[in-house]
Amino acid sequence: MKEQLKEIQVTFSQRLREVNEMQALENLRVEYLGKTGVLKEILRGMGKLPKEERPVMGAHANEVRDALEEAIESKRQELKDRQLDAKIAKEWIDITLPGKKIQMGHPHPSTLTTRQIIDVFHSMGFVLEDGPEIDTVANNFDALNSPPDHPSRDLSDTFYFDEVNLLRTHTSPVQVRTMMKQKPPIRMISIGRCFRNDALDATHSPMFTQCEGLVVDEGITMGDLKGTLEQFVKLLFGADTKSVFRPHNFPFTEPSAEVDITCFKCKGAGCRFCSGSGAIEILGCGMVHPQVLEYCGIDSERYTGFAFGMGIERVTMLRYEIDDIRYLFENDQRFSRQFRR
Ligand code: 2NL
Repeated sequence: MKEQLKEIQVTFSQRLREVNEMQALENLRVEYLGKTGVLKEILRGMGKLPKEERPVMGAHANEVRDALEEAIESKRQELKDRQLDAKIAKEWIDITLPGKKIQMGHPHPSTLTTRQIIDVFHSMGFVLEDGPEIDTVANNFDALNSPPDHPSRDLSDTFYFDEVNLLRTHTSPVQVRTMMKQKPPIRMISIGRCFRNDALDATHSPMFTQCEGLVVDEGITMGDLKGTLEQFVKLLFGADTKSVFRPHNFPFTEPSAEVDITCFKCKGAGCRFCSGSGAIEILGCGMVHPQVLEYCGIDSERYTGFAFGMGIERVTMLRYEIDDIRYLFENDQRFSRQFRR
C-alpha cells in the first residue's frame, strides 16, 4: 500500500507538470481527490490491512492527500498569475504616446459677421432685441406703411400660414414690437432669420439673415443717421472706408437712402468685384416714416427716428469674397474649414 501511495504521488506529479490550464487542473483534482478518486479507492482498501497497520497507513494517506492538495493549490496560483500576466501584456497601453488630435469646431463665417456687427453697435449703445420668426401681417406689413397692393405682400413673394400669420420677410416686426412696448428713447438692433419665396441662386436664398437698427428720440436727424452708419462701416470694413448715401425709396422711411462703400478690393478704381463701379452697396436706411411711428403709438410730432437694414449673408460675402450665397448654407466642410481659426 505504501508503494501504491508512492506510485500515485509520482504519476500525479508528472500529470500535474503537464497541466496548462484551469479546467485540466480541476479535472486532475477530481481524478485524484474527488469522491470516486484514486486516493479514495486506496483508502477503501485499508480494510484489508492488519489492524495495527491501519492508523500508520491512514496517517500516511492523509499526508499524501494534503501534499496533493497543496500541489494543486500552488499550481492553481501559478496558472492564475500566468493568466494575469497574459492579460496585462495584451492590454498594455503606452501612456507616453501622444493623444489623438480632436477636431475643434469653429464659428460659421455668418456667425463671425453677426458677432462683429453686434460688437460695433453695442459700442455705440445699441441694445439687441429679439422677436418671433412667425409674426403677423400687421407687424410685418401694415405697421410698416406698406401699401395694400405692394408686390412684397404677394402670395408668390411671402410665405403665409393664413390671413393673419406669416414667416417674417424682414426683422422690422421686432422694431415694431419694441416701439409698441417701449417709450423713446429707443436705440436697438435686431438680427434674425427672414423668409421670402425666392428661388435659390448665387445671390438669393428663401431664408436669409437680416440685421436692422432703429433709433427714436426727440430731435433725431439725418445727421445722426449719417454719423452712425459712417462710423459703423469704418469699424466693420476699416477706418479708411468712405460711404456714399444715394437716394432710394422704401415705404417705411422718408427720406430713404442706400449706402455704398468704397470697394475695398480696388479702393474705388473699379474692378470685377464691384462691377467696375468702385463702390459696393452695403445697406438701406432712412428716417422712420411718421405713419410708422404713429401706428406704433409714438407721437410723430414730438419724436423722430432713423432706421436701417442689411443682409448678414451679403455683408459676409463681401468681407470674405464669397461669390455664391449657397456656400453659406450648404455646410460643405471644404468651404467651412477655411474659417477655422
Ligand atoms: C435693406 C433695407 C431697411 C428699415 C430697413 C425699418 C424698420 C422700421 C421702421 C423703419 Cl420698424 N425702417 N427698417 C429701414 C430702411 C431700410 O432695410 O436693404 N435691408 C436688407
